[in-house]
Amino acid sequence: MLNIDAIHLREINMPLAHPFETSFGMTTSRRILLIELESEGLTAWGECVAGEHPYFSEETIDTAWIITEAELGPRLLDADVERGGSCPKIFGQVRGHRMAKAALENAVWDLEAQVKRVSLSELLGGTRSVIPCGVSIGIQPSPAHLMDKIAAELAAGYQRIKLKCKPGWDTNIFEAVRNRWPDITLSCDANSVYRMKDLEDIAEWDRFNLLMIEQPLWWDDFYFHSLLQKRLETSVCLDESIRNRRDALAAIAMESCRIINIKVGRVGGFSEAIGVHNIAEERGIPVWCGGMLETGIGRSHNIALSSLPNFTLPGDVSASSRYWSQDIIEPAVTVSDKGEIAVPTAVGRGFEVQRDRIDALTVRRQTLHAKARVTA
Ligand code: OSB
Ligand code: MG
Repeated sequence: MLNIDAIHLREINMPLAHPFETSFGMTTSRRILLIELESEGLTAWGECVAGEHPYFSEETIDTAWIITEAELGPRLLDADVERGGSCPKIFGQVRGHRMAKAALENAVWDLEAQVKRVSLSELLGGTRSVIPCGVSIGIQPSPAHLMDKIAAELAAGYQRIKLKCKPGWDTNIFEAVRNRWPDITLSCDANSVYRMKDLEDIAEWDRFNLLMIEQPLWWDDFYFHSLLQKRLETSVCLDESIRNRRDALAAIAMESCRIINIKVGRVGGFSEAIGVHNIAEERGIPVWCGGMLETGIGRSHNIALSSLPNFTLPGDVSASSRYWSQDIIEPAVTVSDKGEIAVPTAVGRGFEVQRDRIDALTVRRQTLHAKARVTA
């Protein structure tokens, strides 16, 4: 039994080292909800990946805060928590709010790993000692800026370049990049900006030999993606559309995609992420771990998840320094010149949380306490 004594919610504000632009907007600074669990002298952490605005999904940091405080936190404190995998049932009555649920559930897995004295990777069923890394490069002020960024990331060793795209920053950009780098592993991510009227234009991209086209159409769609996938040589990858195992089953059965991006926050926590991973693996669909501009806490959890066997494609899990001038963990996440991150073997998440640094960044906090336990 994991006796959780208190749940601390914190909002930290962290400026990004570089602005990040997608088809849904520009992010220059992040407001992040961190969860800290206290349990019999141990502390465990979770990070909520919801953004400031409901542009990627319906959730925001503010909805996550409210639902954690009013619903999820009290349920967790009242429940008999055996392990991280107990959380989906504990939260089951609450619909949606998957990023809020994931922050708590992942913290419980972090705690369970510490109690069992194993690494988080081992607890999740990881088998890799290193994970292959790619980068997601935002829309840039000019093609020249983009070329410089790509050159720098390739020089650093990253194994796959993903370009954020949107109408006006797509065919022309892929053309320019392929002219300079005909053979690199290249993909793109549209974050749901295209519509069926764009189908012929998207079909033209087959000539760029992209590893995948990520979430080209509506954020909640399977059917139109299946029509698009039938028209393409290139694999479609779904991100936003995949909320759970059933979505993965539906998308695979309908041939809406040939690759799945797993984001642990988007699917509601490690239990569901492992479930999606297993469903994809059994059906020959490769997966990779998406990123949400996480701090080192969420990043350490993504590294552990990426060590599962079917994470065969390079993920968007990259070095701390690409995001932050100073991360909130020690050591910072680094990537080797082969474009790999070593999976920690130490007990728990394998990175120390820098509480002083977090305190300095905190703008809001709230503590939920467990009721006094009756001990038999
Ligand atoms: O679609 O993968 C996405 C960031 C915010 C919201 C959505 C996405 C992203 C990224 C960031 O691509 C990847 C990273 O963390 O490096
Ligand atoms: Mg994406």
